[in-house]
Amino acid sequence: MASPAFGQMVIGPPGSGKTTYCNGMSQFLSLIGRKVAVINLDPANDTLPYECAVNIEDLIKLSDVMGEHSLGPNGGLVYCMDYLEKNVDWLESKLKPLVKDHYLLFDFPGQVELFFLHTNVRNVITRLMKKLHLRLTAVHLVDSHLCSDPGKYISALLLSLSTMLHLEFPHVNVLSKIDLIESCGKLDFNLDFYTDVQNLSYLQYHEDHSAKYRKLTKELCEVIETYSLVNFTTLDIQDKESVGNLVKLIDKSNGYIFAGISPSAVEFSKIAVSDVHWDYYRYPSRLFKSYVSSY
Ligand SMILES: Nc1nc2c(ncn2[C@@H]2O[C@H](COP(=O)(O)OP(=O)(O)O)[C@@H](O)[C@H]2O)c(=O)[nH]1
Ligand SMILES: [Mg+2]
Repeated sequence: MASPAFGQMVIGPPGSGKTTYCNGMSQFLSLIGRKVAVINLDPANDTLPYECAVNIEDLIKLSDVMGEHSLGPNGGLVYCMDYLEKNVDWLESKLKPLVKDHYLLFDFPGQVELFFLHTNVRNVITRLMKKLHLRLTAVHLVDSHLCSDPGKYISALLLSLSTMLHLEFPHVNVLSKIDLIESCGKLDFNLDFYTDVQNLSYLQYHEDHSAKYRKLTKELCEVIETYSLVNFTTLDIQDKESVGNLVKLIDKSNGYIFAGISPSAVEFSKIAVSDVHWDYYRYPSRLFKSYVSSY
C-alpha cells in the first residue's frame, strides 16, 4: 500500500485567520524542513499571501457563479463546493503528483454551514483520504475575541461541537489571534476556563448575560458538557513557540509522528537552534511585485 500523505484542512468562520494561518504555517513547516503545498479551496479569497500549488479559481470563479445563477456570496460558495464535489477528479489529479512528498495545507471558505450541515466538503475530503491515502486534521479556527462575551463564546462552542460531529475527522479547535484576546476588555475568567471547557455553569450567572437567557444558556452548556468533546488550544501566528506547540498537537492527531518520516525532535531542533525570521504578512516576492505594481 502507498505510504500516507499528511496535512491539515483549515476551517473556521470568515476572518478567523485561515489564510493568514496557511501562510504562517507553511513558512514555519518549511523552516523545519517539510516540503509544503498550500491548496486554496476558497473562491472568495481575493489576494493570496502564499503561493498556492492548486487554486479552485482555475476550476470555478465565485463571481461567474453569482452572475450566472443570480446568487449572493453565501449561495455562491455552496454552489462552488457542490461543483467541486462533482468535479473531485480535477482536484484529485492536481493533488496526485504532490502527495508523494508534500505536506498539504487546505485553505477553505469561511461559510460555516459547509462544515456542520452540507455534505459536499466532507465527501470531497473523504474521497481524497481514501484515494490518495491522505491523513488530514481539521484545524478549526475561532477568533479569540468571542471569549469576551458569554453568548458569543457559547455559539463558538456549539459551532465547534457541531462541526466535529458532522465531519468526523481528527480535529483540533484553535482560539486564533490570542495576542488580541483582551483587546475588547479584560476577560471575566482565566484563559483556562475558555480553553478547557470544564465549568460552563458559571456562564449562566455572568452579570452581563440577561436573566432571560439563563435557562437557555444552562441547557446549551449542558449539551456541550455532556458530549465532552470540545476544548481549545491557543494560537498567535506570529509566535514560533505558539505555532510549534500547535504543530505537535496536529502531528499527534493525524498520525504524522508515527509515520517515521522524520523524527519530530530533529525537525523542531532546526527551529530551536537557528534564528527564525518569518513574517505572516510576507508576500512571495513575485506576487508582491504584481500586487504593488497594480497600484
Ligand atoms: N493580531 C493578529 N491578527 C491576525 C492573526 N491571524 C490573522 N490575523 C488578521 O485577521 C484578519 C483576517 O485574516 P484572514 O487570514 O484573511 O482570515 P480568513 O477570512 O479566515 O482567511 C487579517 O487582517 C489578519 O492579518 C493573529 O494571529 N494575530
Ligand atoms: Mg481566507
